Amino acid sequence: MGASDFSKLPHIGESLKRKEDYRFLTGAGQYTDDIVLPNMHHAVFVRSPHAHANIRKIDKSAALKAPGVIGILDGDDVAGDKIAGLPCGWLITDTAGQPMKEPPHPILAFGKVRYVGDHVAMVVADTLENAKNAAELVEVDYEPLAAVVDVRDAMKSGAPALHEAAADNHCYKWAIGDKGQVDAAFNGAAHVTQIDLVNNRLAPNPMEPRAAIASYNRAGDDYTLYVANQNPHVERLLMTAFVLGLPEHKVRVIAPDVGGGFGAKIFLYAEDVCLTWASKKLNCAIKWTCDRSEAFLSDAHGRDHVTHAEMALDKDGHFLAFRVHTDANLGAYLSTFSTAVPTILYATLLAGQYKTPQVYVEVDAWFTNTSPVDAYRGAGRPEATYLLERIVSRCAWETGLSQDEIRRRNFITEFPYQTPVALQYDTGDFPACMAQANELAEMASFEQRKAASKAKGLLRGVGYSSYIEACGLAPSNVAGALGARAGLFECGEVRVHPTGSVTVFTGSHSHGQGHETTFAQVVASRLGLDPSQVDIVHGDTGRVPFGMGTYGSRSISVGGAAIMRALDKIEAKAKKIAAHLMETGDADVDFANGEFTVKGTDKKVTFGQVALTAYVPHNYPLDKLEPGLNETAFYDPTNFTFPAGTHICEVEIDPNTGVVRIDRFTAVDDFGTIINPMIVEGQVHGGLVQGIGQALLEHCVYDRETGQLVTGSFMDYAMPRADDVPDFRLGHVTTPCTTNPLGTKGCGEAGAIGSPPAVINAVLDALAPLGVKDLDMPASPSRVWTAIQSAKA
Ligand code: MCN
Repeated sequence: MGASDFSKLPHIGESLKRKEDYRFLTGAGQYTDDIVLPNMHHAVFVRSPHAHANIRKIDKSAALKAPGVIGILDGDDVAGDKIAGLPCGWLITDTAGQPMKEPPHPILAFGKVRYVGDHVAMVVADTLENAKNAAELVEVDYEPLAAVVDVRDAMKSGAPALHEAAADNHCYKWAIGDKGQVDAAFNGAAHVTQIDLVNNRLAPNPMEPRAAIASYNRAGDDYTLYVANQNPHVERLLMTAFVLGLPEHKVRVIAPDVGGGFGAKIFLYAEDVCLTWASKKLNCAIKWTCDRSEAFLSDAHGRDHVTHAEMALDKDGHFLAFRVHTDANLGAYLSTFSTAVPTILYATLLAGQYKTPQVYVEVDAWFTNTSPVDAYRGAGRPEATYLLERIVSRCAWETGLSQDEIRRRNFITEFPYQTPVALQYDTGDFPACMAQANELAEMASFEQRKAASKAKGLLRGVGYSSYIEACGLAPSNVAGALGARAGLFECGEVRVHPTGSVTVFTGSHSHGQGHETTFAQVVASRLGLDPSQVDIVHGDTGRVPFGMGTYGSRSISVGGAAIMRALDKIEAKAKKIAAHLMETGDADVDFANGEFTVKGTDKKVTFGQVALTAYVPHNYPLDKLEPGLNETAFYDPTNFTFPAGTHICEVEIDPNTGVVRIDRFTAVDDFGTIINPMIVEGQVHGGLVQGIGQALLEHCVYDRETGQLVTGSFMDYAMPRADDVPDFRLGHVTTPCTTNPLGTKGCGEAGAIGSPPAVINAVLDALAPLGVKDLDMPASPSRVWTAIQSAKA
């Protein structure tokens, strides 16, 4: 079935209420920490209080005697059992053709700790309280070393070195684009705009912290790991094949209800491996639930880029070339997909929505004594969008064009469009998004609102951001050539039951995105069923054939496409059964609205009749067709999907306090065909709030001298709350994706990608009359106030 026929099916575009909410709202969800297994013990991790230190000795004797303790494992035990370090899932080859440096990433520190929170030992006891008390008694003799937390310090010669394998803290230098052509274009430019900016480090903070329970079953010599994770098959593959050396089929990974992830639960973490390993060693089930302070230290963080960029323009404001240098902070170790974030997922987006003929991006990636940095909602695309959209607005201000005019002048308008940084956009309508956003934001009356603010002694500004991003990373062979060490397909199994209801097993994982509803809509629409007749199963390697999980807003466009493929097979087989029942040829059978009909006649059988016949094959072509109606498909996308849109933010600032209030925020997005508008709006709301959080409030700060995490709790890390954001004005433009059978483009990250530059551009627009030209995120009251005072001075 083609994307245009699909979009006309009955439940497509319907705002069905979420099926899963009954369970969540009535407290019937089951999260990892809710699960209690027989003979279950509790683990607590002893973590490094130092950013960088040698471990001289670990004395476990007192702790081992503490009540309830059944074992304490440390780096020596890991080495003794020959357990490998955590793998990095993406190999970057540097500009000299050499592989990136991959220092060991031990599951428990061996000889050295490299960030505050680094895991040193795991204490297992009968109760959580006993485990916590015993952990206090583990004596670690540290020799503190000088630490480095900022990339600008890490690159200095003589900086403290974290790893023997990277004495200069440098992981790789990577580049994309034609430097010669870019430099030549700069030589002929009428105007060059420059920018220096920092993309602030963020802590993901899903509502449910990470948690895991591992158990070992001696009878079958197999393991079960319950874990709050976004991709259980990938977790299992990495853990068994790369770290523990176990047969994959001997480990079942179950990610039950998961309360948000935002990327932080994609990765294989040391804690999950330690629990699985120890469950056999100590012969019991072991639970660990991260507490919030521990999460600040030990969850992979996001962003943390320092960038210098230059845009060359001709005399009419057309972009000629874009030149970028970024230093990316990878933290102390390479987390699972960390290396792809500042390269493949970032630099390839730097053409944005514009016809810029030449783009050259160079990235240096550095180790520092901080928590590992990896994918966080948007992963590379927010960093790209923030940079590009900040410099585009600055180009407008420097050339005297309006923020929307300079964008319109440079918009790509013909598709497919090959960018100079590898991606080929299939569809889009950027001017339409801009036009609708201007209308919804009531830009025609902006000057009146600005004057009204001025009359109250307040400053008003508007900021634009026209983003494009790439979702559903693809195809596997291209990603493999670029360094991916995993496939990027998805798997779906459709099991039609004899009574005509359906269970779908998907390799995608829902942890807030509403898949149980939207995937059911897709299947019900195709088969002519009510969505209540379709159940979605996900998050269990024991039930789902295979899967790559949920990240990169891939689930509907890749996971949904795999289900569509399985449905094609179901439909093809069901047609054969129907043809037999109606005594006609397969080619004469049509299927629509749950009914099989014979062309040109009034003969028909229902989907339910066919399902029953498949399992009660009395009148059935058993010589030609197997009984049953159960199909599996794997789908490997041929291209990314490219959601895009324009966001407009309007702020009012009190110059006496520096407080920024978002007065209105408009987002017009193109997500291709929309399955469930309500769920999509919810995704956009969540993304916008996260983006606004980054722009105005959130910032993970390490002390530059000691390497201590200064913002290690909600007391000092400001999360956005309801009164920090206005009612959003949302609009849609629809240009269906041409490379998947649903026509969908991902929506899960767009809000977090498009919004930060819109906010900061608005703040800078408001502050322009005072002479403020630059400001880094988060635009907190103190930063804004200080910028105003500095401009005055
Ligand atoms: N959808 C739709 N029509 C479209 C596109 C999507 O109806 N054209 C629906 C989908 O069917 C799905 C939802 O919108 O129910 C999101 O789909 P998609 O854009 O495919 O994104 P994923 O399901 O793959 O979710 C991943 C994405 C990412 S990468 C992050 S990070 C993120 C996000 O989703 N983390 C979240 N949204 C989150 N929402 C919650 N509540 N919690 C998180 O951790």
